[in-house]
Amino acid sequence: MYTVELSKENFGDGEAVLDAGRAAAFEARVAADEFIEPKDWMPEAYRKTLIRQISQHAHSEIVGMLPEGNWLTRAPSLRRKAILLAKIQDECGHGLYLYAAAETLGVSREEMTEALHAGRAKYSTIFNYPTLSWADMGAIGWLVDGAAILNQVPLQRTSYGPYARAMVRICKEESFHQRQGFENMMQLAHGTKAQRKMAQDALNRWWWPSLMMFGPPDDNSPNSAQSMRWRIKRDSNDELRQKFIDVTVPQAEILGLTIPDPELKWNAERGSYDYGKIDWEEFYAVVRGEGPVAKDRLKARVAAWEGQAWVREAALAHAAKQTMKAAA
Ligand code: BYC
Repeated sequence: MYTVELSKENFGDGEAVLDAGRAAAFEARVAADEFIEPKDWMPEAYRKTLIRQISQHAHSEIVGMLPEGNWLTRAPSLRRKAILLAKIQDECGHGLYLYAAAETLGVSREEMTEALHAGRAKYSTIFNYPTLSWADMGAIGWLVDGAAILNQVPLQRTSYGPYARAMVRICKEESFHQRQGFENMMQLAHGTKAQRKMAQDALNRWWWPSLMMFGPPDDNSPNSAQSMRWRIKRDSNDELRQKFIDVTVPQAEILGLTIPDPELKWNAERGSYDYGKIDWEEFYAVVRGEGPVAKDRLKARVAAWEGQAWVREAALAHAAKQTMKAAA
């Protein structure tokens, strides 16, 4: 069994027997849908998988603030600006809950940040595309947050307790994000001819990258099988992608916009939409860091981290002073 082999690598022979027992108990708890908590024994590969996924998720939230931040000073009204500000602040909060959840697995925030900046850690491909018009703020909320909700609602029942609990609040906020995006698109789609054109153009550019957010197809998804066995993931990439298409197509119809896929067609037998071929070459290129604005995104994050080092230093100095005061 995978977990037994894993434990033999990490412990001596005597320990292996004990460890096999722990692994069996761990798997039984996961199978019974119990949460695994930070102080519980867990296989090393489970811990590493969680660090990989949670830190990538946290990085996505933090890098995900950049495309929207680009439009803060150009929001068309005070109301839109306040909504966008609130959304971006939520995303910052999501990143923080997620970094904190990952830290319970024995990795530090600094280590995770360093891995992102060195290009060793990933973040969602979607954030490597530029935001060219105000309608992109609508399309991101509607499509990107819409995709995120479908991916993240099952994570409220993921097997690792701190991750699952962080996801509860995140999902509530993502729901507001999706609604404000749809409402923004609705206003543009029912606005002037130019606004309608802008909304359609945003849909044309964000549709396919949104489908890629769910990850590679199931038959080419190296982590899915194990992550699903450990109940970290509850649904496969293709299942979630199909769900997203099925809920989003009727929404596009309400908006009166056309999804840029000539092969999109209702399949009555499957009770789902058939859809055209996703450009997986593009997906893998973006994963490799070759996305249209990938270099700018990383540069912005590194500049923020280095440029604001003084804030971290000041906060630490203040905390040290407070501790000294309390001790005296
Ligand atoms: N982008 O075996 P697979 C947000 C990687 S934030 C980049 O299927 P897994 C929001 C994958 O990591 C949205 N990389 O992997 C924020 C793996 O490489 P590694 C982020 C991707 O882990 C602000 C390899 O491809 N959401 O919502 O089972 C504003 C093979 O993939 C992508 C989350 O992070 C991608 N799209 O499944 C608005 C949710 N897809 O790590 C919105 C939590 C795959 O082996 N994460 N890869 O080197 C997950 O659910 C899973 O990590 C994924 C991937 C479904 C994304």
